[in-house]
Amino acid sequence: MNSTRIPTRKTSIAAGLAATGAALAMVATSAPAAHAIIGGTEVPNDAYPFMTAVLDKGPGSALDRQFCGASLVTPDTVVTAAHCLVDDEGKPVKPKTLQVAVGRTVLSSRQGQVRDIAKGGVVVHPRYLKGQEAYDVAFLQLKKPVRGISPVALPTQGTDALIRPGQKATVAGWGNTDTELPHTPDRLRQVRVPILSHAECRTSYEGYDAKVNFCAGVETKDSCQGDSGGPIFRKVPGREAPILIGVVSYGDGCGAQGAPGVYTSLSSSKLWKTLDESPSGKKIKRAMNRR
Ligand code: 4AZ
Repeated sequence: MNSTRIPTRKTSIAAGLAATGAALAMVATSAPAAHAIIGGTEVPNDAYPFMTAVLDKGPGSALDRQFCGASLVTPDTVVTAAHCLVDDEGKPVKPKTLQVAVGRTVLSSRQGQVRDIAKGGVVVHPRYLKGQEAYDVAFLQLKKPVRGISPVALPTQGTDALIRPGQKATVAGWGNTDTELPHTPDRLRQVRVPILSHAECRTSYEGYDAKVNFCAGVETKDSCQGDSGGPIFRKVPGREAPILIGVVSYGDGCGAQGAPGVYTSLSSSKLWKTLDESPSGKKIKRAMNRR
């Protein structure tokens, strides 16, 4: 299947994309350069306070350290993709190697609040297996809660009302904006994408699990490398705050016809039920139910 799901550190992606770019240059292709997250627009400051950047801890600008997106779901918990937080052997990375910036819009700025990760605070879904796509969700427990930033709301477990085909959702991230070249923006971008049926999604991806995933996107409107772990959310009539329906997981390329983006579904009751299968997962679930 070739679902592009490189551990999304900027270096490896840039290298891969640069190679692709070189190959394309050699055959002198002139495909129109798509723009945005893919096909999206810039996000104004503070539009999505729950938006979180996952960073390699170290010196230098967050612009060079960001490798995945995430969302604040309690004052001291963020949700992201499992594939963002495992090494080549499938083991969770050490909390000390990571940092998050919560409530930031421009990566190179000092917006929002930066936090370290608690000891034992990298919690990968117990059913996530490296090399497979399902259960691509993980949590980071922050060393100290953020102050005055509202977490995003989650869907009621077991309801698929928010992921009915044809409905539109917003996906946001600092991922690649171009289908040909590596171009990672400093300012957060967003794009509106239609949700697809499980049947449509199954025809695109072998191993697609309708119990824990959904698909969204059209040709030219998609998430891409670097957007992984970030939010896809909906605003519903009569409610001001958005609801986080999923996490950016994988796809075959970006913005290509017949290859929509795949998202881990946060309304999946199976996803939450099976989180219990590890002690750390159980803790996360309890923390979530207390909020
Ligand atoms: C990635 O590798 C990735 N088009 C994320 C989203 C999509 C493809 C790849 C969806 O981070």
